[in-house]
Amino acid sequence: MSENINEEMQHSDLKTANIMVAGKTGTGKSTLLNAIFGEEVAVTGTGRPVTEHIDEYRHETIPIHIWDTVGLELDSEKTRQSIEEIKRTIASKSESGDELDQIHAIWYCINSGSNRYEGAELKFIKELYSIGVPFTIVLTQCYGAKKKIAEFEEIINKINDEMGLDKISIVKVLAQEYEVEIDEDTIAKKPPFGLEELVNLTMDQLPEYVQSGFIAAQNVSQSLKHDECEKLIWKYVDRVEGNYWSKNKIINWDNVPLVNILTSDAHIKDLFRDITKIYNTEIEEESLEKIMTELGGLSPENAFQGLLNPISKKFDTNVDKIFQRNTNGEFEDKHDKLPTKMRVSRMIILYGYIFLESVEKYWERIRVEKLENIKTKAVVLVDSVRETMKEVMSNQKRK
Ligand SMILES: Nc1nc2c(ncn2[C@@H]2O[C@H](COP(=O)(O)OP(=O)(O)OP(=O)(O)O)[C@@H](O)[C@H]2O)c(=O)[nH]1
Ligand SMILES: [Mg+2]
Repeated sequence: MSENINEEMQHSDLKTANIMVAGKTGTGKSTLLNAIFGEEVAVTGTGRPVTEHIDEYRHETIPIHIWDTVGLELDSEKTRQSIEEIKRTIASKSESGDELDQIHAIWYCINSGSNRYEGAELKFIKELYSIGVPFTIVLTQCYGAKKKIAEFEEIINKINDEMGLDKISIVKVLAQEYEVEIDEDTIAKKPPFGLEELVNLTMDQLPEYVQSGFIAAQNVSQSLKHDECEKLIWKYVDRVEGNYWSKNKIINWDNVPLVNILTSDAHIKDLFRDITKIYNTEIEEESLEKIMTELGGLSPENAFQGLLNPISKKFDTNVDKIFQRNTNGEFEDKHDKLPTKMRVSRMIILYGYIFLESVEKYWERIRVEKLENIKTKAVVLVDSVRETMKEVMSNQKRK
């Protein structure tokens, strides 16, 4: 086996997306970052002042790196210095020539209720925008009257146009639930909105090589995570099936049955690790082993058996059940192209989808119940795998 294959076969390390957030004090930058990436990044991450006007946030395992700029409410001399520092930071990164080290997107926050878009801020926006990094205006704290906010948005568009800027995207966001007291006994709650729109818009602006990292780091769009994991499952299928490799004329794993069976465990483990990364879920080797045993060894519906025993129909039936649960046109097409003799590919699908569903259940639970303890979390994950397995094998439809 060439080194090339070894490298390609390793599970992926997600590339870190670099986002700069700017805006006046109190506009809601930190609140926005917490809502999108979770408190561990923006608050307890190893934030350290890069310069007087920029705080840097990152996290050991979450592939996002944030520059939070401060000090824009100050007098114009301070603002000018701040602009210079921000420009220097961005420029030094582009000069490094390392694509991964560039600022990939800028979110500029404006309080929707401020109704002010003037003065030093305009100059600042113009300069930041002209650097050429994808730039989005985020109208924050949108709990006020819709009509007023829309009017403000129009004013911003008009002024940008007058400044000669191309159309800058504006996203209206309420990052955190907002409570309004209607009368003494009644409190109305306005739920958060707009976060997913901002995430989706940014996804379209980011270079492809950091998109997976960004998907993993953000916590507002589960559908982005789900789709990314499906892509991963199919990437692993392509590897064993040969599509992926045939382009490079390397190897078709499913043509080498013994090698396949011996290596399928490793493929599946790598796939599981990749899926957990997209869901920001750390998994210890021990829990992974438990899950593999759960899936492969203990169950009377043992899929490995199906793999090793060519006359067993159980295995194929189980894969078909998975496809019945995921009634999305795209899989069905792909599924049809996967003949039953492609046993390793089918096993990857079976295990991949069971694991993906399990991680999704797990993710919901740890979010709702705010579970933090790593041991408790591991138990929850193993339980979800067991539960999903049971459901699949008894052919219950997905809720
Ligand atoms: N309910 C609600 N409150 C918000 C929202 N965004 C900001 N706030 C409130 O506005 C205040 C300022 O928000 P921050 O996120 O700290 O603002 P910031 O831009 O980080 O401010 P600096 O760090 O000083 O530059 C806080 O009290 C937040 O609770 C929101 O979406 N919903
Ligand atoms: Mg802040």
